[in-house]
Amino acid sequence: MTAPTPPDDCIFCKIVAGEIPATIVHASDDAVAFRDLNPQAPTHVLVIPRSHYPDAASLAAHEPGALADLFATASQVADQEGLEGGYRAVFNTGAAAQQTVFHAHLHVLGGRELTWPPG
Ligand code: D5M
Repeated sequence: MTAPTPPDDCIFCKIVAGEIPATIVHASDDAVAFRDLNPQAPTHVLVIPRSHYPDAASLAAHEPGALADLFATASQVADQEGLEGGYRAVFNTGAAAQQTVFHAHLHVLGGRELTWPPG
């Protein structure tokens, strides 16, 4: 399945292409993981597919295997970051859920006691 054509201004596509800087902590053929610019926890990493899909639902519909890869990458990142006590992996999907960047991304948060429910 071919990924949809990304908009020209997709900042995460630009990170994948190396056109804008990011602190990359893990990269594979299918996914890239980099530190969030506005961290909400001592570890806050975004795991994204190299292909452009606007959100997790769209990725799941077209490339469910790629979605599973993101969670596997999140687990590797958590090991790398020493998050033995646990971590949170979350997709904000849609504007009402505070999604602001419309290239699917899995937030990986840890390194502090996380509360529930999130706000
Ligand atoms: O999360 C989008 C996240 O993306 C938000 O936590 C800030 C982060 N962000 C935005 N631009 C960048 C760059 N250039 N590098 C790293 N992190 C970035 P959302 O779920 O869409 O609200």
